[in-house]
Amino acid sequence: MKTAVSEILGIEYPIIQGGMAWVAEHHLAAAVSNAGGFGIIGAASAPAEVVREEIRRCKELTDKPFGVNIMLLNPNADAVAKIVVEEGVRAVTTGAGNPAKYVSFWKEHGVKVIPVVASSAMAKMMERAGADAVVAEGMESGGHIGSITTFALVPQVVDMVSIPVIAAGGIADGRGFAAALMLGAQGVQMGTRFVAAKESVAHANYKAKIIKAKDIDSTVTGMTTGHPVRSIRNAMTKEYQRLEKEGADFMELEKLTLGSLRKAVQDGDATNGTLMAGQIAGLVKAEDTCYDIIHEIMADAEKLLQGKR
Ligand code: TUI
Repeated sequence: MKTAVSEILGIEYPIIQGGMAWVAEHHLAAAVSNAGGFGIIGAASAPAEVVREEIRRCKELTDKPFGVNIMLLNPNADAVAKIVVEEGVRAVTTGAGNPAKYVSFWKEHGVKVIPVVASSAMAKMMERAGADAVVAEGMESGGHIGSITTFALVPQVVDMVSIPVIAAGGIADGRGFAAALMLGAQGVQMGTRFVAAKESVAHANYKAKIIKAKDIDSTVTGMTTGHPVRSIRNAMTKEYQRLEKEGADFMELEKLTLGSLRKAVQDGDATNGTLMAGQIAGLVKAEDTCYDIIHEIMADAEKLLQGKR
């Protein structure tokens, strides 16, 4: 399926993998790209040289284009911004901030720039800064979120900018893909479904939590700190929210989540770890390969878009 997004990224199907911290490493990114989507290495808070190594390993596993996600709260973001250029990465997505200061540098070196935004104002700002496309990410998403739902955000961003829009948040199957196109998006980004993919290095306990989750099983912590994060409800989120209600300060809350995502992804600590996942986790029923995920979505979406049920 050709859209402006598949053209920009040089891929077969306009399905992009989210840049999930700890999970989006070279195996997952290469598997998504080899399946015809766009795999992404999540730089998260890794040192820049670790990101370079991840990029090189990904190149060993695929000759297809892939990208890097730069989380802008990362103190190493400046160094990672240079490495993506040095390594000739096809595209950068950014999260949790405004990447304007890097955009012209990346563009001069032929790196496509796709900021993740959570509002139409931010989308407009990114278009003016020279972005090639934007990901409009609704608050159904896992991880760090804005406050608008995907269904309300995507058409408003589409009307606000003339660059292509990629929908994210609450999408995990062909119905979600088709609906995103109906809202005016030209591609989708998915996180939660890929956390549970066969090629994902997330611990079996984390994948099991996603696969068992129902629609109401995620919750948002950090509403009081300005960094709201959606994850699957567990002992950690309950304690976090209890402290928030008591008016705990940022440093006290931080203690609870320090290293907690790594605990979930690598140690499989489903009790005290942060099991970042979107509201669509209830729709994820099995640990499928990236190939099966992408091909099932495209087959179902194509039927739906032709008016067949
Ligand atoms: O970035 C994400 N999702 C993430 S980042 C992350 S690591 C983290 N962990 C704990 C606390 C904070 C971060 C886990 N999940 N998604 C993309 C996204 N970006 N969602 C919302 C935004 C965003 C928010 C504010 C984008 C721009 C923005 O602009 C603020 C500004 O600087 O004006």
